[in-house]
Amino acid sequence: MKKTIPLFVLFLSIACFALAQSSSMPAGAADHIALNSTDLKWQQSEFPGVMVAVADGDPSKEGAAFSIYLKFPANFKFPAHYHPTDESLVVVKGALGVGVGDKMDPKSGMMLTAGAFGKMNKEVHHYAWTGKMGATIALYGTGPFATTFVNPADDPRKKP
Ligand SMILES: [Cu+2]
Repeated sequence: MKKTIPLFVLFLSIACFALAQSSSMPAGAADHIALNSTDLKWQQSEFPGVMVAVADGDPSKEGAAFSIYLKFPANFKFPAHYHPTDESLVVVKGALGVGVGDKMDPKSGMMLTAGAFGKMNKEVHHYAWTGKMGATIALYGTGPFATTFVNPADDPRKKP
């Protein structure tokens, strides 16, 4: 008589193997991050009036994932700009207006409220603004997170 392994034994061994895998400490467990909003270390960003808190990674590092928070004041305008990498964001608090194009035009943009998601593909010209609530967003992507303004004169980093 031919000996075969019953199917359920095979499934059982696969299940046990999977269980053993998940119960061992995976690499990177020591670097696990769990942050409450009160744990964030806010600092002035390179853009006057915009605060930044790095939650994970280093946004300036090429090819590395990063997660940051940005806090925009009320009635703020972030002129048309672009990034060398994709930018994804979730609005945490307040509301952030976003639009695509070479010039700020809130009428053709969209207001994203708390809980909303947005993604801007690399090199795509876009702009953002806030209303009276201001906005706090979580922004993540792969570095380097660099910003180039479509009109260099709009660059708030170059203003005195
Ligand atoms: Cu942007």
